[in-house]
Amino acid sequence: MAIRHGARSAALVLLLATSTLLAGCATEAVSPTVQGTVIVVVEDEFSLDIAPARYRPGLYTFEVRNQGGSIHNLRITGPGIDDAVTANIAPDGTAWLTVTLQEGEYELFCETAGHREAGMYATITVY
Ligand SMILES: [Cu+2]
Repeated sequence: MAIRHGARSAALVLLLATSTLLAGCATEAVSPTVQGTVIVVVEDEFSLDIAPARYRPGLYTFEVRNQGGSIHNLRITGPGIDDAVTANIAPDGTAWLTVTLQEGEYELFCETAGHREAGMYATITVY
């Protein structure tokens, strides 16, 4: 009885460990919440490239790809946006930022000290 009980506990532990492992994998592989039009932003030392386009008011997801060798992030400021910023993005990492753009001028930049001034800055006009 004791052995059987022990085996069952071990199996349960294994099952839990497997579930945790799977959950961990699922979290890493989970698709980003992409809504609206996707705009790709490529960050590097020290540039911020965004495809020129006709930006109309609406919902956008900025896909921010860090192709540099340092940590970067992206903040967007402009009409109707209070606090839109990605987490820090490691080299070769990608982050997604969904915002609603209204008519007006928006600034996109990296917040890491000195990066904006070094060139990680862009503006888009929504009209
Ligand atoms: Cu940066």
